[in-house]
Amino acid sequence: MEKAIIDKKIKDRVYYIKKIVESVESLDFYSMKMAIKQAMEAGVPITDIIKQGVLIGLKESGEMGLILAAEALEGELMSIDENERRKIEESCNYSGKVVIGTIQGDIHNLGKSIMIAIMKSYGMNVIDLGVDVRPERFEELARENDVKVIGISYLFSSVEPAIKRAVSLIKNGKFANRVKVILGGAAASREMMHETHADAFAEDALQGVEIIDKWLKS
Ligand code: B12
Repeated sequence: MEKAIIDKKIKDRVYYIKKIVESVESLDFYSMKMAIKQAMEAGVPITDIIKQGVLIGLKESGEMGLILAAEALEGELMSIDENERRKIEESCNYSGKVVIGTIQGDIHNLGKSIMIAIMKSYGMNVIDLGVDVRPERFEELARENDVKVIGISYLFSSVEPAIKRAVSLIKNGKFANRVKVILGGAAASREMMHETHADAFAEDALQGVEIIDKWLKS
């Protein structure tokens, strides 16, 4: 490729990423959506949009930024057409699917949406069970052949009994050896991971996606 074209591409990329960081920092939802859309159209990889743009901006904008960014990202990522998504998935070497849901009794879903957006940007094949998911439903999905990872999200500590039940059903089930369980969401903790015998817990979505990346490649 000609040097001038490469230079322009790099310049555009820096420009779009900077716009994303600024819009997230200033909590400007409309600009956030526009900047993410433009960056995607310019071919900036979604992982870079999230890691170098959104997550950097979030350092300044706190809780409200998180909520807006989750909405903006979800909206834009949903607009990627199925063929394009399939191409990303095919170009990655992942074997197996990830199932994720927020446990029964809990309806928080913004963090889960960010987690899903990042997993999809990595090319992972993700099934979203939504919120308020019965423990038995996670176990039902664990029985499906190609499911390799189950992610359980929760922010509300009162739902811990349901978390324990879900992990116990999966871990005592027939397919315990094939399926790994990861806990996430603001209430997830190392203690709960040990108590429930989940395989991992993650403090944030990036840590979570790195753990799942290793599992899906092994
Ligand atoms: C927004 C919000 C709501 C919204 C939710 C909107 C929505 N669509 O999600 C609404 C208003 C509906 C709501 C309702 C309630 N809420 Co609320 N809510 C919050 C708030 C302000 C932000 C939560 C959030 O979205 N954070 C941003 C996301 C991005 O963070 P996150 O979920 O942790 O996700 C990150 C990681 O954890 C990770 N992640 C998330 N999921 C997963 C899963 C896996 C597998 C992995 C690996 C990673 C991962 O990815 C994300 C990015 O890194 C928090 C306060 C706070 N400071 O956190 C309270 C909070 C969570 N809510 C709380 C409560 C009590 C409630 C209510 C009970 C209030 C009420 N009395 O009605 C109800 C809950 C009803 C229910 N049954 O669930 C408490 C929970 C306390 C506790 N520990 O038990 C909090 C902490 C507020 C407080 N300080 O009291 N809430």
